Parts: sequence; structure tokens; C-alpha cells
Amino acid sequence: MAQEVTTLDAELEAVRAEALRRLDEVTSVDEAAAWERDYLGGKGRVTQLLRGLGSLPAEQRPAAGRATQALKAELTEKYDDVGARLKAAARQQALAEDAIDVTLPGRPVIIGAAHPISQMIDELIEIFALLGFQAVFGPEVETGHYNFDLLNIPSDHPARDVWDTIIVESPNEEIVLRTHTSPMQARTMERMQPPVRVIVPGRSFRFEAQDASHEWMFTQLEGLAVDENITMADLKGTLRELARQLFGPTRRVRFRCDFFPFVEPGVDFAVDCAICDGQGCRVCKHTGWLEMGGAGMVHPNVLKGVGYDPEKYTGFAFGLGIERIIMMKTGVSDLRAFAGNDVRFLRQFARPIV
Ligand code: FA5
Repeated sequence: MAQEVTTLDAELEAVRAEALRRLDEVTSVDEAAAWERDYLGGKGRVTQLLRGLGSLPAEQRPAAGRATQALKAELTEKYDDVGARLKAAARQQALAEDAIDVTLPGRPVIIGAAHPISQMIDELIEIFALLGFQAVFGPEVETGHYNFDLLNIPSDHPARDVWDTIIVESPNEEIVLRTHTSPMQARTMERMQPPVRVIVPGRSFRFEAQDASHEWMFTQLEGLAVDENITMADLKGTLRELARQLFGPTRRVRFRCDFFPFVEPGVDFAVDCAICDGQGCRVCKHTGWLEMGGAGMVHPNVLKGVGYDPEKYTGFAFGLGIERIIMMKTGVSDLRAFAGNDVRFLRQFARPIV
């Protein structure tokens, strides 16, 4: 009997010594969990000893039970101490790794910006809103009917060849990429009765060789005003005001005769160069003038074509190149840069978003 107790005491002491030695070697939360499994878990050494108590003679069980429970309590306490210490150390380390150095400079935030053409369209819309014009938008893929016929350019008219048209294949109808924003003249007049005052910003397309001032895709701004008693003086006043708003209050505007089938009379209009004050420079090609676009009084045939009475109503129209305006304002010398998607170029025009 005494033999068995002695054996159990020796075993308890052996388990204790081994457990404490191994606990001393534990350096991580994972290792501590493994230690607990080995000694205190369901199949752990101390649990096995407790289960074995039942096989002892009844009179020995109380003392053996107390001794084994005492071991369990001691090991549990030691394990809790070590576990708490390791958890605290792990948390400290995680905090140290996640620490933010608030004295470091912030990372720059790259914010997108509107394309210079979009910015100019916005500016033009604002200028014309003050002059009583409303902005409308139209399709970039057009029928020959709107792009030509209703603009007094019938299919046998030689002027139809002037616009180098990109034709979209279609067996039944002539479909083109609009060569200018002028088709929106007829589309607008078909939809509304005078007084009409609209501008139409938008892309236009021509089958044209590209160079520093020509692109196959470019942006125009169309203008149209139709009412009773509209005269050439209204056209000139409107374009002069546009030039001053864009380039400064002292700018002068020049009108010279030109031909467009949908206006009569037709003019081209230019503004004196704001960069050299009309003295002649690289941007104005030493002429002192910058060409802005074409204009004129709406041709009576165009008014008739949309059902307006040309005896009652008159109107003016103009069309200008938006890239060219930006070039005049900024001195950019190659129009191809606008569609080139080089962010270094585009970034120069970025305005803070407010
Ligand atoms: C027209 O397109 C007429 N629809 C303008 C018009 C409207 C006249 C209403 C009368 C009444 P034009 O082909 O000249 O006209 O083009 C007008 C402007 O568009 C030009 O002055 C130029 O600034 C711009 N433009 C024309 N072709 C190109 C091109 N290939 N690349 C860049 N800009 C162009």
C-alpha cells in the first residue's frame, strides 16, 4: 500500500518537475497552448493521474486526490501566469508593429482633373449662359440629311466634298460621323419655335491628315440664334463679347467674307492676338490675328427646310474650334497634344476641385 502511495508521490513529483521545466522553455502563446494540452487538457498527464485515482485503495484516495489536485492547481496557476505574460508581450509587439509615426509627411493624394477641353466647354457654357444661350447636345453619328441636306448642301452640291467625311457603312441611308456641329442647327429648330438661342459643344470628325493645327477628331462650338429682326450686328456683337470674355476687355474682332452653303452672307472671324497684342508672334503666325471659326446669317433655305418662315424670322450661326481657342489662350502649339493622353501635358491644366 505504502509502496503505491510512494510511487504516486514520485510520479506527481516527476510530472511536476517536467511540467515546470517545459513551462520555463515556453516562449510563445502557441507553445503555451500545447503545454496546457499536454498537462492539463482532457488527455493531459495530470488529468490522467486524476482518472487513475479510482484504482487506488479507498483509504489512500483522499490523500492521493489532494496531492494530485494540489499539483493541478499549482500548474494551472503557473500556466495562467505564463499565458498572461505571453499575451501581454504579443499585444505589445503587435502595437509596436502597427505604430504610426505621426511625424512622417503624408503621402500625396493624386486627384483627377477635368480635361482642358471639358474645362473650356464649361467656360464657354458659362459665358453664353450670361448672353441668354442654352447649351444643347447632339449625336456624333449623323445622317447625311442633317449633316448636309438640311444645311443647304444637297447630294449633288460640290460643297459636299469640302468636308472630308468619314462615312459609316449603311446600305439604306447615308450615315456619317458628323463633320461639324452644324447639323444641330436643324435638329434644334425642328424641336423648338423662335426665339432660339442655343450653343452646341461637341466632337466633330473629318477624314483629314493630322498636323499641328488639324486632327481627325476635334471639338467645335456651334451657336445659333433665330428670332424676328436678328441682324448681322447681333452676330458681331455676340462674337465680340465672346472674344472679350475669353481673351480680355480690349480685344478686337475681325470679320471677313467667307462661304458656307448654310449662311448668307458668310464670314470667317478672328480675334487680335492676345499674346502679342496684335503685334505678331509665333502663336498668331506673325499676322496679329487668330482665326476662331466661321459664321453668318442663317440661309433662308435652312429656315425653310425646318418649317420656319424666312420672311418673318432671321438668324445667325457660328462654329468655332474649341482646341484652337485653348491654344490661343495658353500658347500650346500642337493641337494633337489634346488627344495624346500624356498626363504630363494634361496635368498643366489641372485645376483644384472645389
Ligand atoms: C465649319 O465647320 C462650319 N460648320 C462653321 C460654321 C457654323 C460656319 C455656322 C457658319 C455658320 P470650318 O470647317 O471652318 O467650318 O470649321 C470651323 C472651325 O473648326 C475652324 O475654324 C477650326 O477652328 C475648327 N476645325 C475645323 N477643322 C478642324 C480640324 N481638322 N482640326 C481641328 N480643328 C478644326
